[in-house]
Amino acid sequence: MEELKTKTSNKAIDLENKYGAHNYHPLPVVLERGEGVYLWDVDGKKYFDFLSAYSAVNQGHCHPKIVKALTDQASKLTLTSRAFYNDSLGEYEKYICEYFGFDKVLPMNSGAEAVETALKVCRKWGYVKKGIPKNEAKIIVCKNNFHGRTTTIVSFSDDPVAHDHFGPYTPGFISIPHNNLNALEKALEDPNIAGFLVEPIQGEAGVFVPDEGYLSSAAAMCKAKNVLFIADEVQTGVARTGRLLAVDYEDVVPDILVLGKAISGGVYPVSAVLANDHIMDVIGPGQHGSTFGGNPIAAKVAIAALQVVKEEKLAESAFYLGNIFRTALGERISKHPLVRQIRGKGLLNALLINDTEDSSTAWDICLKLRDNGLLAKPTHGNIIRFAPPLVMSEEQILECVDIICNTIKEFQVEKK
Ligand code: IF1
Repeated sequence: MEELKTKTSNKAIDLENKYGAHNYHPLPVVLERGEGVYLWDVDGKKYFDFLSAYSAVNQGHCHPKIVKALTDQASKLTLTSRAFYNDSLGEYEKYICEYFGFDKVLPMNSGAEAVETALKVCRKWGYVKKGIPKNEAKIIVCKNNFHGRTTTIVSFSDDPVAHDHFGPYTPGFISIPHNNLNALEKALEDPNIAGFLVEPIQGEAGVFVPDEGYLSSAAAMCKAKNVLFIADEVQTGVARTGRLLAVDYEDVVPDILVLGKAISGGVYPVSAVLANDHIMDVIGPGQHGSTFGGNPIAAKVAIAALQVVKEEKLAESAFYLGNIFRTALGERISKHPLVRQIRGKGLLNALLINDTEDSSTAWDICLKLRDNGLLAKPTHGNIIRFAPPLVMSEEQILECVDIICNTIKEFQVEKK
């Protein structure tokens, strides 16, 4: 089933295998073009994209408005570094601050860099504002987290694949179970806690949605202990879960908000850390930065990408389509022996496969989905993430439900 049909795709795969580090195990499909909710492979076969580059392409592939912002700026000025001012950054900073309701933004490029930035801001705030003794600051994190792949971030990952053999590890992190307020309350008793870093919905863990009230209670508990509530919305943010931010469901305003991926619509690496002045003002010149962070292309692309989210009402669409998707799948396949659970929020969803003995089932289903014209990728264990671009129509999502349901049914017949 794995073998690929054409010379062109085999050649592309062989090149990646021979010359690229083997740090990924891609689904065997070679893509060459994208538009909206669709991708095309090198043989011209068309697919629904149900990954959206891990939720970076919420606005759909090659959105004309975002691409235009990129090309217009690229032919004018690409990079100045932050050694000088440029005429795009301030405009972007004002735009994104007002958009999300914060005083200040610190621009970076990747999600992991933005998380690192948030950790540095939090630690420094802990020392200079909260008065934590030198080098004693601790940050609470959650078990099964995914925040990126830097040495500090993998220090507090409990996924052995991400963590093992990359030590010595950065100290100063306390790991507690996600969705557990008692554990948080206990951990918060330590006076040297500076912050609590949390994904509002755990993505890599398999789209784990915490109980209603967890985020608002956690934020209130942090506030009571003078601890910064840091929301990593790199994956959940920018309309993916049916609201602009996943924390909006519980009216939580994080002390530090971490964004990435879709703030550029997947057109350019752009990430951001947002906070109010009393927190962000702990960072002075030379204490943090990046050559590319806040460059003019990033600035213009992010403004356009965020405008598209509002103009096309993508949060509303994600909310509406997500309900349709989960309901339709539930009605048609929830009783199927291979289906354990369908869960998620908005258009961040997961299908849990009921096969504890064979963890390759999700992979095999994704191969069949590919053959049937829909691209999705398994995540940990037997879980398939379903996260299409938010620019889908109702008709398209129902067509996708057909593909998924037919594939699951077809799959079981073959399996026995
Ligand atoms: C890969 C998952 C998604 C993230 C959160 C920070 C980052 C991510 C909450 C870092 C990145 C990615 C990266 C991707 C796989 C992926 C992922 F499967 F691991 F969980 F999206 F579903 N915070 N998530 O989810 O952002 O530095 O990558 O820009 O290929 O590693 P980055």
